[in-house]
Amino acid sequence: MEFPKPGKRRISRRDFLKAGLLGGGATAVAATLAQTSAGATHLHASPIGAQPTPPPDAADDTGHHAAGDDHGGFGTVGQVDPAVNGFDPHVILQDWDFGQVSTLPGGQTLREYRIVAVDKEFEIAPGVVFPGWVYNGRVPGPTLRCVEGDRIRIEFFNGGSHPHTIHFHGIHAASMDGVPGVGPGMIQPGGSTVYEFDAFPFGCHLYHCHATPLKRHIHKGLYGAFIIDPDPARHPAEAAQARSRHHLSPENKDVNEMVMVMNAFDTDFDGENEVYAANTVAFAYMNKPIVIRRDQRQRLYLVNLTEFDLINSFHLHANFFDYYDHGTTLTPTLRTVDTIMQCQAQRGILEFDFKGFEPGHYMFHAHQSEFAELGWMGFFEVQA
Ligand SMILES: [Cu+2]
Repeated sequence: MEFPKPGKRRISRRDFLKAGLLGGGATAVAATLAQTSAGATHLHASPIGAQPTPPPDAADDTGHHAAGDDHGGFGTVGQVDPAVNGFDPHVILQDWDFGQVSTLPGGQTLREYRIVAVDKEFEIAPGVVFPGWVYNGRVPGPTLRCVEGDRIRIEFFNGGSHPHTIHFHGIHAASMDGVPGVGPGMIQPGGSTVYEFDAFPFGCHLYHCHATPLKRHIHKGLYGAFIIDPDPARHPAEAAQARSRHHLSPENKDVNEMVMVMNAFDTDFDGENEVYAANTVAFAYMNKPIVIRRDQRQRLYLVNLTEFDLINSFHLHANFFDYYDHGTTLTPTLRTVDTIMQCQAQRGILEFDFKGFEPGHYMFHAHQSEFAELGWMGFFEVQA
């Protein structure tokens, strides 16, 4: 194996693969990065050129072990501390932001959100710190959730060092589109604006900064999921499925819902990603699998915000799922598939369960194998 010399700054994604940074083996490249990255504190470094060393037995209080220990060499050595980042991929899975709710004079529900963009460094893999731009201190930004027909009001403040916007995927007026040169356009550092519109259509959507250069503003971390629940009263023919999707209905409580935003990070700004993940932290769901109940219906809101690569994908092991493209229908647009691909901004809803399966660890990952090996891989821990 070839390793970069200590102190060398430019490291390609191939170097990450060759050195096994994310493969649970030797961490020479990570050591190199750690020498140049402030705040890199979680690295278990090996000497340059050393044989791979077994990862430490990192059993946590729930009995989970570091993935490299139990699962054949994938995963990271060490773990990213959510307390240091200020956000936790496991919390993000189900951290819905319903806004501040009130009722307008005409009876319409108003949901008010406040979103602040700031510059922030965060760890995307042990020892790998990314200088990002974030909404409300986290990547992905808050998962905004509402109901079809609600009035949405977002007060946006730019506390960052560059001009930013929020562009929502949904139906709204041109002036509310959050693009340069239209309506309020680019919001300068220290500036603010209000985006307001009615939530249509129901589905699994997203928002992101649309300042230029667009690819830079997206890959730095300014994006999030935007979920509009269907209003069952508007869909009498499919009311049961609409109620299942509506967060205030009893039927919705029977379903275990999660959101995963597929993303990636270009750590050396060469226009290629070095680290891949769902919800930002490489191998977060390998190192600590997502515990689900075997008999419970699972609903996964999946959004792709990967920059630089043309597509990303999700593959579920040992099982199949139904898929609702964009989440804008109440009947599946694909049935009984185990892999789905999405271009950037494409998204959809996966539904599945593990009824009748033996309990255990069931893998999911991008089926671009390179993405999987660079961090976009995890486990459901299916419990009876
Ligand atoms: Cu921006």
